[in-house]
Amino acid sequence: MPEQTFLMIKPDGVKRRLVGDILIKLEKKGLKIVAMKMLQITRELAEIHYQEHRGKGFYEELIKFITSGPVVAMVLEGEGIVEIIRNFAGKTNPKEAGCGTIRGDYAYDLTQNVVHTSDSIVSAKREIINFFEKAEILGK
Ligand SMILES: Nc1nc2c(ncn2[C@@H]2O[C@H](COP(=O)(O)OP(=O)(O)OP(=O)(O)O)[C@@H](O)[C@H]2O)c(=O)[nH]1
Ligand SMILES: [Mg+2]
Repeated sequence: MPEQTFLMIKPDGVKRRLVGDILIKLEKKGLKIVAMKMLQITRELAEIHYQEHRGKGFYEELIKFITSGPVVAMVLEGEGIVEIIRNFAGKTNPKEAGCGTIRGDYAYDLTQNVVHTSDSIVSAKREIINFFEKAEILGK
């Protein structure tokens, strides 16, 4: 099974019409998207997705934000893709994210940081299952 990761354009990215720019960057780098859809995250799905952050001070703000509007969720595939996409997003805090990264170029606020990316191969597997049916993942 080739390595896969989960990338989501958060509600701020969709509202700000950044979907196209982000897709262009992914495609120009030659990365392979094997699943993609737009959806509105429910409170239930948000709690599953961000279960590791339950109880933290910023948890409620995070859940409120991620359910505040449509997101674009996708699966990318390729050797080393988890780390490649993590670097593509940039550091969690956009103020520390490097130029050329999504958060470095498009974000300033810690909550509204445009994209979510899986932080490991294990997280990626869990997150992909939370968002996609097996049949929705193409590209074989
Ligand atoms: N207000 C606040 N928000 C935080 C803090 N730490 C993380 N967050 C938010 O919670 C999200 C999830 O945190 P992490 O999983 O640790 O960071 P990340 O993996 O870079 O971000 P995601 O790709 O969204 O999961 C981040 O994207 C931030 O928006 C914090 O200390 N304060
Ligand atoms: Mg995370």
